[in-house]
Amino acid sequence: MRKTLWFMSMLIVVSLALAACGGGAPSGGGETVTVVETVIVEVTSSAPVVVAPTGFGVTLEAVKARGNLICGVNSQVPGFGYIDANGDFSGFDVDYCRALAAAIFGDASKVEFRPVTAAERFTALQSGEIDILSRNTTWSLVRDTELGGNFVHTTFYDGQGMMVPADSGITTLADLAGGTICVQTGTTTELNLADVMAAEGISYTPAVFEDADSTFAAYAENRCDAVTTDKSGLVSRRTVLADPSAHVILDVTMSREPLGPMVRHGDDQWFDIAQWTVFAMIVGEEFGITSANVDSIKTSATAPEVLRLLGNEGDMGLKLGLDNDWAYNIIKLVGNYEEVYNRNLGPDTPTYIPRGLNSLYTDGGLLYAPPVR
Ligand SMILES: N[C@@H](CCC(=O)N[C@@H](CS)C(=O)NCC(=O)O)C(=O)O
Repeated sequence: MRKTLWFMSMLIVVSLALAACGGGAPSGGGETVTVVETVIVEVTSSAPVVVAPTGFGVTLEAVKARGNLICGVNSQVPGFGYIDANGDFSGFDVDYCRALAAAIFGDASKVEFRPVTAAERFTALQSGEIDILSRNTTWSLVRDTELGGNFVHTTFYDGQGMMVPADSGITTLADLAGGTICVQTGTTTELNLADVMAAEGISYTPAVFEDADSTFAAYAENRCDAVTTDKSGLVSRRTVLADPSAHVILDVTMSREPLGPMVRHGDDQWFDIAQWTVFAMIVGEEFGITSANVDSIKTSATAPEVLRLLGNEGDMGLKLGLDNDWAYNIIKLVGNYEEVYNRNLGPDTPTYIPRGLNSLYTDGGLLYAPPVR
């Protein structure tokens, strides 16, 4: 909102200046009187958001000139975006960044991870500090419009949940009446909590924190009766509580949370590249093309769509502004959707989440990519 008003004031000042300039040159020898008018729409102490230059092709060009991709990620959510003691990033959203780097550079390591909190993430994208946001971020109308972003295809379908101590006896939201609920600021979580509790007529006190570490530390210290966030976030953060088995996630889903990467408005080529990186991973899974078999499939395939996906035919990469082996590189260097999912969220990980809605449409899920043609 503040950004919108700042732009409005700039537009008004600029149009006044143009009106003055276009008002006719002073006739020879006449006195020039300059009238300066300032229209203050909103007084704010913080600097206006700097918006990065954008336009078709600008982002890819800048990323290539820099020699790496700068991806805004989470650093506090194991399985999605997490930084370990050695400073290494891992997670499902982090691997998407690597896949995008593989598509662009044929090298999955050409990416710098920039941790951003919920409150910082949209400014980081608008200002150009990051090229893309890949951080458990929910696609919503306001983020798609006022916040200047475009969400590419959802990578993880989620919903908001509630976690409580297993010995609390709490099994429903109504059991939380009069209680305190820990929640993070700058999130859809905070807004949904207010909506759902109001709709159900349940009174509660929100305890609001800046990041996941402080939110879950307060919960662990019993400063609130429950903690709420995306169910993926609850599964993830439960693994780093002292005794994960002492906490249960209630059997309620409070919202729809389609999570996926977000780019700035204004560069459709970059949007397409980000979007088709997701699709390449999904199509890779549908055709059973993995990092282990992609080389043999590339030399033996006869299915036309596979030949186009892997760059043997059709110049699909060139149409995106990339090399034709863009999707081959994604799958070879990072993996198809299933490989990336299992590496971070599969049954052999501490952050196991059954595929559910995040299964292919052929398995009853929502993952469905348009044709590569
Ligand atoms: N999907 C929701 C919530 C995402 C979110 O930021 N969740 C928190 C709680 S798990 C988080 O990731 N915090 C980590 C941080 O801010 O560093 C949104 O887009 O607003």
